[in-house]
Amino acid sequence: MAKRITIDPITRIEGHLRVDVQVDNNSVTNAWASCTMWRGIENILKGRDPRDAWLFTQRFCGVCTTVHAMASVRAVEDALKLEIPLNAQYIRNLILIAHALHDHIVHFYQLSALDWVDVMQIPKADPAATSKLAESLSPWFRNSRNELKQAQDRVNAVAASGQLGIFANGYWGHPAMRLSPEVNLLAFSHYMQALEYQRKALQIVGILGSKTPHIQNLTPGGVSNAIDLDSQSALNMERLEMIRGLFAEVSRFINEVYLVDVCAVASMYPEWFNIGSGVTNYLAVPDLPLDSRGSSYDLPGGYIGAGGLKSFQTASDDAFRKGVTEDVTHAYYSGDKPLHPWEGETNPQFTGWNGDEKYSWVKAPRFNGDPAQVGPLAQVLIGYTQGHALTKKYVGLAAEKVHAVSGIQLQPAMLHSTLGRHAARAIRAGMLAELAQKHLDLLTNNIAKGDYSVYNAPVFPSHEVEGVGTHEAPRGTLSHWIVIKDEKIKNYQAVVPSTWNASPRDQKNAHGPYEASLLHTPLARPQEPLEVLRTIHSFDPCMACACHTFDPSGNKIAAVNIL
Ligand code: NFE
Ligand code: MG
Repeated sequence: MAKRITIDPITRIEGHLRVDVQVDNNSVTNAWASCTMWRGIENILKGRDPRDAWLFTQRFCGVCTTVHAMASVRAVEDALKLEIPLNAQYIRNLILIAHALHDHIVHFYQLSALDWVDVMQIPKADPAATSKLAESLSPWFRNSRNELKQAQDRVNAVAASGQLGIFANGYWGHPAMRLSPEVNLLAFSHYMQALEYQRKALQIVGILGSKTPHIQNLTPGGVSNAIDLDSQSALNMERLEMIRGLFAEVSRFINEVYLVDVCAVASMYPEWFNIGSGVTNYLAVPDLPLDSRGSSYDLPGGYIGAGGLKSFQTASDDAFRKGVTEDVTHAYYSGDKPLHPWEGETNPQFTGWNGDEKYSWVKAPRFNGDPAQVGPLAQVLIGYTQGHALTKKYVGLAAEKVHAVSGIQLQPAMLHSTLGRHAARAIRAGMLAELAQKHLDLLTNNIAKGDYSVYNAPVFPSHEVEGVGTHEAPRGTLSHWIVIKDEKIKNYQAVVPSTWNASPRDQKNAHGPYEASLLHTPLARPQEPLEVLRTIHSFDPCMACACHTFDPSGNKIAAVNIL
């Protein structure tokens, strides 16, 4: 008999997400993804100075603040056809890489590992056997019996206290949990260490951005970092070397711990390479510009749809600019047709949840009329399909590790899955860690040539102009769309990674990626829908970004006056 299960809220994400699934014979037959909060920041921006927009947009979210700052200044620069100095480009790239590395580490360990790792099995583990197992997998220097014993002692103390705190609500002992006590202990020890290494990555963002969250060093036209190798109060040699050291530590953690753990956990759950596929149209934009105009990039972009791959040459390639629309048929906004973001509207019309009508604060972005999946999986598949050397290198490394642990031959087709999204995120992290060293070298070499410039002043034309600023954020393709008239913002729309992935149905009733990926998921115990969480978490949801006044009771949201 069909049952409806509502999970509200989904935890270990940013913001407020509700998921409803219909279950027949222990298998998901229908799904609805619903964002239960609304921000309205796009409306607050209208009429303001375009140079201030980035300060507002990075308040969309408490997780990916920098990414919205960056997409916003890029949107203004695109509208004004403004080039930025090389130093500014490299400093921005380093911030974006460091932020993404922090984000990916936190996502795997703190936000999703406990869907696979049963913390309550840890007291049964033998730390010496765990250490031996760890040494067979990786040269990581913090897998000693002592360090593992300390991690186990922590869990024992929490379990003995009877107050499980942040571990109170896991599905411990669930039949879909399958790791040995030793693998559970190893993963938990790395869960604790991950907290240290994500902090080191954020320290880099703090050094270059003055603080984090909410960096202070951007402006349309460049950055405000003063470069002076001899001054104590500027970006000097000491700070550049500190950044180099931090990247080296984070990079080692990514290669010797994160990538290895993802492959090891995946090897124990091979059926999850066949579950959770859903929408197989993929979208990514080029990122990490290498010149002042943004005409060549380290990371490729494109779209994989029914017709195969179409590569994008630049981040604001016409093929991308023209393809994006947002549909609000099933979202709590008024409007009767899909709109391109430059004509986009954000007029709230809250009705309460109705699965046949409106049921989410997230709009439904579409590419050439179809839903598209964004994120590390899209980035990796698009890079791999066009033969991008760095992508192929890290896909190869992951495939080798999976094979070494389990004998499984990882095929590209297996990446269309819940585990594929985790593997792709670790692959992307490995690529970014390698590129960090390159961009730091590019910056220091350019400074060594005597180029200290960081800023070109914007000039606003009298006629109306439009721009798009993009970034491949940790969760995927982010685009900010701006219309500028008389030096003021006439329209502003943000189409965000989690808006693509958490999208509700559209006017053609096509599911968004979260919804589609849940169909056919087997549930061992429907009353404990761990499998639904595994797939939803594999996307790394962020609803604060996606819907950009939170109303916990579901009542009418207060009207906002635009000043
Ligand atoms: Ni709020 Fe984000 C990222 C953006 S939303 S975390 O990455 O943009 O998906
Ligand atoms: Mg939006």
